[in-house]
Parts: sequence; structure tokens; C-alpha cells
Amino acid sequence: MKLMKTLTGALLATAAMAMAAGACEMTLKSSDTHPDGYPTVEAVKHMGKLLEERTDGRICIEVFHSAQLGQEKDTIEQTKFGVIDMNRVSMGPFNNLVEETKVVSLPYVFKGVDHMHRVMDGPVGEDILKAFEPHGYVGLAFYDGGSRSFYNKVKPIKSIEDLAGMKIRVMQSDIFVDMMTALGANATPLPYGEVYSSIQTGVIDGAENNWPSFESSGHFEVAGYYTLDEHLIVPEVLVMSKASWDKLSAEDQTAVRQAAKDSVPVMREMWVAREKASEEKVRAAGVEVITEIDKAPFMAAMDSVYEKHVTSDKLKDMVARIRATD
Ligand code: GTR
Repeated sequence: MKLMKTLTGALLATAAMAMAAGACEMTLKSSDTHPDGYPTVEAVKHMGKLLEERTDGRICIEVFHSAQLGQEKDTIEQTKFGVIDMNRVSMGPFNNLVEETKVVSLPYVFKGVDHMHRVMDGPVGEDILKAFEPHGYVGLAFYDGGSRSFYNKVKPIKSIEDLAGMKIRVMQSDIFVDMMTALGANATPLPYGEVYSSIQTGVIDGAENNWPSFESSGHFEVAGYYTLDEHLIVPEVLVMSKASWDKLSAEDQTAVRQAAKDSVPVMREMWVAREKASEEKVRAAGVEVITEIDKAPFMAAMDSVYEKHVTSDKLKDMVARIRATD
């Protein structure tokens, strides 16, 4: 009897799911490297809810979290060809494809997270969103990625000198490789999903990221020192495949854009809460957090990165506009 009830329940649940799925004329597949519950994943789910409501259930979004569709660099490729409809990634892995994304991936380009918000919500952000289009993507919205700092398994990093010769994983972009070289360390560009085991086995000494990523990836379990030098504030971006976009009516395109935009404040709220929760969890696990750090020498060391990467008038102008934003 109990088994019958369970089976009937399961069948009903399956039927309900099929009906719900059947109501969607179109389900946009969206990729994210982070696990379920992470603010970026939840933000795109929220966007999906809005879109479903506003299109009377015609357009839905399914978020494939936890890198189910692959590591960021590969999913970016697949998004271009419309195999994946939407993708939430860091701007870093886009640097070598869409040069405008470089300006917001430069070390210490923003004065802080509030400054980053003002820039991304303003005309520079608008220009960057538009810059995706000739490359096969439609820029929909920017999300928060906090500030990134170094963590490692060897020792507390208290100055640039401590970084000398250390093997540090970076995202796959030339800017970050040059940033590490400028700091006297050895950059190891790797996909995110390989970082945990690479630290564990000693292939690398450490990596760099924000509180929520440091925590949710479990990297804090293998890297016991976290230095809050905050060298990068790289916003996240939500893009849509231009191939998928072109299949939508103009009206539906507007609905997609608006739903993405409306998910931003919700994401920002979730981000702040998650940063706090992640910090608490990491500290409770006994990670040594180095907060007393003089950032001035780190900033000064970045001149060579700017000289090498900010060469065109277009990028120079964008950096100047970022700096001029109050
Ligand atoms: C995270 C970011 C991811 C990914 C990751 C990385 O902060 O949210 O999109 O880029 O960093 O370091 O690869």
C-alpha cells in the first residue's frame, strides 16, 4: 500500500512536471559553473520566473549549474553556435574574444564594488554589453563577482615578496597571466573545475577568487591562507547566443532583456548575503585570513599590465572614462 502511494505520488509528480514543461514553447538552456544556490545561478532562475510570467508561460529558462555543460571557456564557444542559449560567466574568459571586456578585468581598475556598479550601470557598461554582438553574443546584464584575492596552501602572503615564485592558478586570459608575472609569481591558467585537485596534489600552490567562490568550490579546504589584497573586481556577465536571440520576435527579445535587467538588483542582494555567509564558513573552518595588507605596492606593480593591454585608443578612452566615473 505504501509502495502504491509512493508510486502514484511519483507518477503524479512526473505528470505535473511534464505539463509544466509542455507549457513552455521554448526553453532556453543556460550554463553556469557554480553550484545550485549560488547567487548567479539563483539570479538566472529568477530571471526565468519573470520571463515565464511575462510571456504567459511561453518562454522558460533551464539553468544547468555546476558546470554540467562544461567549463567556461568551452561553454562560451558552444554559446556562440547556439548549442547553449544563455551563459553566465566571468568577463575574464571573454578577454581574448571581446577586447572591451579587458578594461573591467584590469587589476585595481575599480575603486571598489560601488564604483564598479556605477560604471557597469552607466554608459561604459552599456558600451561593453553592445560589444558582444559582433562576436555572436548578446550582452544581457552584469552580475556581481565581488573582489578577488589570493589564497594558497603554503604560507600567509603579506607582501609581494611572499608571492615570488609561487604557482598561482588564474582564469584563462592573458591579462591575468601578465598580472602574476608582474607580481613575480608563476601563473598557471586552468579551468575552474581543475583548481581543487591541482592545489591538493601540489600542481599549484594556490589561486585567487572572491569569498563565495573560495567557499562553494571547497578550495578553502585545501588552501588555508587567504590574503585580502583585492587585486581584481571582475564583473560577471550574462550573455545570450546571437543565434538563439535571432529566433525570438522583437517583442520577446525585449521581454528577455527586461527580465535579465530586473534580475540584477535581486542578484546584488543575494550576493551580499552570500559573501557574508561564505566568509563566516571559511573563517569557522580555521582558514587564516590576512587583512593587514598594504595594497600600494601591488597597485604600483600593475603599470606593465596596463602598458601591455591598454594599447588602442578605444581601450585607453574606456579606462579613462572608468577612472572619471565618480
Ligand atoms: C568565479 C566566477 C566564475 C569563474 C571563476 C574562476 O568568481 O564567478 O564565473 O570565472 O571565478 O575563477 O574561473
